[in-house]
Amino acid sequence: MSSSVIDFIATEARFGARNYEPIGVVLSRGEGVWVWDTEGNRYLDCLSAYSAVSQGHCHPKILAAMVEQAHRLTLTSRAFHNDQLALFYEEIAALTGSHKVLPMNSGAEAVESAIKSVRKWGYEVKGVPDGQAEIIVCANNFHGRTLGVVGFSTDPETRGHFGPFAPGFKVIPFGDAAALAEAINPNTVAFLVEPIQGEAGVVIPPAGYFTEVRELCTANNVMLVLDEIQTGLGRTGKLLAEQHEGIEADVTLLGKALSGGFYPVSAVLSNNDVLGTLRPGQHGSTFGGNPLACAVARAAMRVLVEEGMIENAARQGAHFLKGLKDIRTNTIREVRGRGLMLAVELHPEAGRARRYCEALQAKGILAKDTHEHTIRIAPPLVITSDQVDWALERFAAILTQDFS
Ligand code: IF1
Repeated sequence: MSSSVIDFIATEARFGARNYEPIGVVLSRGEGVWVWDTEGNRYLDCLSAYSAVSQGHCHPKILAAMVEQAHRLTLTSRAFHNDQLALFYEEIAALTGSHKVLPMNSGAEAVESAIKSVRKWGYEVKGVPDGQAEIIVCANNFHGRTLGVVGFSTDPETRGHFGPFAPGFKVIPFGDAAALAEAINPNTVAFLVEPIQGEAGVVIPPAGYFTEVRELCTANNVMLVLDEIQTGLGRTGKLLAEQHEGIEADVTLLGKALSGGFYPVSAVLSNNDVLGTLRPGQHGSTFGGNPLACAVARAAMRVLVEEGMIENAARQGAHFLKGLKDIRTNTIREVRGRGLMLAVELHPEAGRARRYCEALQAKGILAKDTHEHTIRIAPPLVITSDQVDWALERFAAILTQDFS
């Protein structure tokens, strides 16, 4: 390791809040599926910034849109109109089939905005008595880091010592429609859920679960809010993960890849009157809907479709999944995935996933462990078949070793 690498890491450790424990690599450049460290070593990025860089690092068309817009106008606030917001609305609505859009910045802000909106809808449209609205969420959820959101997390690391928290949330098991039926009461305004639980380790619910969820929500006038911040925009091989289930959410949350990783852009989408309850002055954001964000998001959505990235995610995801399943080794307990949202769960006796990620780094692959024993794999959606084979060779080499 050169002294400059040690310096970056040590300086971060000295001044930064220690809320992360990064793998020991300092990145300075990216292009497509590849990133380079400060010493010029190249790695295949199998995390894509937690699925935000789906379009590949520094996509030239998104870059051009960002630079062009940055020269013209970056921020107006919503006190005035700008000439990008309407086009962003039109294009995201056409892409997703939504009627109303609320632009925000981070994913957690989109979640918070959805919570505020469905509560308001509950009081003003459904007729729930003031202050009584309930939202049902799932155990092992991950929806972000804000206080409102961590308050209904079930992970002690995520919520511990951050309370007191806001009331009004009920937790049920993920993938259990009977539990949802049981939990709904007249004050239930929404069910907030991830189509596939990401942080929990890429947990795919049983087939038919979301069909039942959709029916229960419709029958009880409960808004189905799908957090597609990680699963959306092609990650699972469809534009939205809900399409695998043949259902439509009432409210859809997008973030991450909505900007291709250039800028924080998120959105709440609804196909009913949920967002219609917000009146001037009741919600907002200095940066939400700014012209730079809108120009970047428009380009990010355009290249996703025009360059066939969604179909590629389905094709290469199936290829990657099969290749991982074909690796014969006692270290693997289960391989899971849909599209390019994949995970390898190790046997607890095989050692910590972190060790395998460090060994993968030495072979030119960056992947991230989650929950001690799971390696998450989520490359940019532009990955080619040859690059998947290149990665599989290295995964096979590492996963057949023992790091216990
Ligand atoms: C961190 C995981 C990924 C998300 C879903 C909302 C948000 C996220 C479904 C909030 C964010 C991130 C944030 C990152 C780790 C991470 C993550 F490991 F926690 F599960 F992606 F896999 N809904 N996910 O996955 O979006 O406010 O961050 O823009 O360290 O917190 P945000």
